[in-house]
Amino acid sequence: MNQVLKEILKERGDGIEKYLYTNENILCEEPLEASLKFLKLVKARDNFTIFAHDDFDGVSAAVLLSFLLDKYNKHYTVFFPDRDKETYGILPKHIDKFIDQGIKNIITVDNGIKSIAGVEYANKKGINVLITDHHVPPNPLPPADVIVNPVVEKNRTTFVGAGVVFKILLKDSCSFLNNKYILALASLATIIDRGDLIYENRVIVKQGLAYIIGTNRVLDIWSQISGLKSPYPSEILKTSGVFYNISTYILYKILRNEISLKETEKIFINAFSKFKQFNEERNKFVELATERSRVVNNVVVSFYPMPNRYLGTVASSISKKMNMPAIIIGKNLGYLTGEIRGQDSLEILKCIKDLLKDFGGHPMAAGFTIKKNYTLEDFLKTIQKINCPGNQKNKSYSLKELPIKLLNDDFKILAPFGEGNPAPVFFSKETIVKKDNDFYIENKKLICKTVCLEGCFWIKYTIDDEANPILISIDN
Ligand SMILES: [Mn+2]
Repeated sequence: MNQVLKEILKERGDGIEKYLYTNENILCEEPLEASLKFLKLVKARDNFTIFAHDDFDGVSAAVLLSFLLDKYNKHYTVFFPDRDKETYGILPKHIDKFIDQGIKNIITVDNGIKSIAGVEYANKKGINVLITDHHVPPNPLPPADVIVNPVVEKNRTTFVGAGVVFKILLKDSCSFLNNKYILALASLATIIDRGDLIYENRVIVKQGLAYIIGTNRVLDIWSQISGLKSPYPSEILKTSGVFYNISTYILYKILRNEISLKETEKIFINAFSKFKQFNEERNKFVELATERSRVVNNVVVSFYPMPNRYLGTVASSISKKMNMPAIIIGKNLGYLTGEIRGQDSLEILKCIKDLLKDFGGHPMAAGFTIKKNYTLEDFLKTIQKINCPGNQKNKSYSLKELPIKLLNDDFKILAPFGEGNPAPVFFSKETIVKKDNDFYIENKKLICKTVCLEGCFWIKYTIDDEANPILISIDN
């Protein structure tokens, strides 16, 4: 294996080569340890509610779990709290409602690990709680009957919520892989919930994407309406907002193919027009929040009151634009609440935890509530003082170090690129710049046909999932 490729692999994680040249069958190996107990409990009991998070990951996780409950003919309902009106996780009021409905067991998907009070209340009322989640756990853990969480098990792939349920299905039976739709759904959720695309997540995404475009009717409509052109993670992320605008219940039915194609089309067209509206609103908030933003200690911080559902996506846009972690703070139910996106999100919140009433999330995305006695000024001062984990920069390689074969061929095995597995960035000094707008390689030199004049330039470029070079900048 080429030395540069080896270096890149080492930077991204120990032993990831194992997951490069493989197919989805490898996902049946190395189950999450707690999944065996989880399956035993599910088979022994009945009358469940799936308590999901109302985002794409949570809905996908709920759909995946329903395949398991259907297989064993269990009775179940699905419940999504409203993220604009309720806090995250299980609350005692939910439990009271479930008791009225005769529900005996709650299975959380993509949430629950932080619901200590909710789980304690459920226990007191004789309701069993089974937790599946991927968010960072508190210490001590909630007193649930079983907890399936890759972070609790340590040294595991950082699966997203749907990835955790997917692994449980595979522990039950590897034949769930025969339903390519299940793999495709786990793949989309992993991309959209920004799972790191290394280790098993990489296999889920790579193999799942291979089935997505053109093979699933619903996703086909999605691509037609949203303008999704290529099945790359970055493209999928751009259009995933369509799903924010379909009520979770409808989305659940669509994903289960319980709605006709015609109806689906109508719902999607409607959702897409709302998505456009959402995007326009979002862009407006991005602009306003950027205007008010300050860079403090290598973190962008901005206060701009906006509906809750925009905070994360606005933080994400600003983080990408500024290439550093971004915090957006708004107001909710009398509290200053915020979202952070970017490298080391959770680590940064841990550094300021004395100011926070509550916080949680994962390394690339997290949310928080500021205690009532602290102001924005206090918040900024604290961020200023902390020793924030630095932004990880891509290592740069000169073209001289890269045999042409590597560029054209070997790098393909690193794809698909995305969160946690970015496309490598290269520099070239020995570049002849010609006309048009394309790259090609001649006599072992990268030729960029971009500018009219001929000459030597610093060319910064990256590659796409098919190992085609993409120009980032040209400087002389
Ligand atoms: Mn999630």
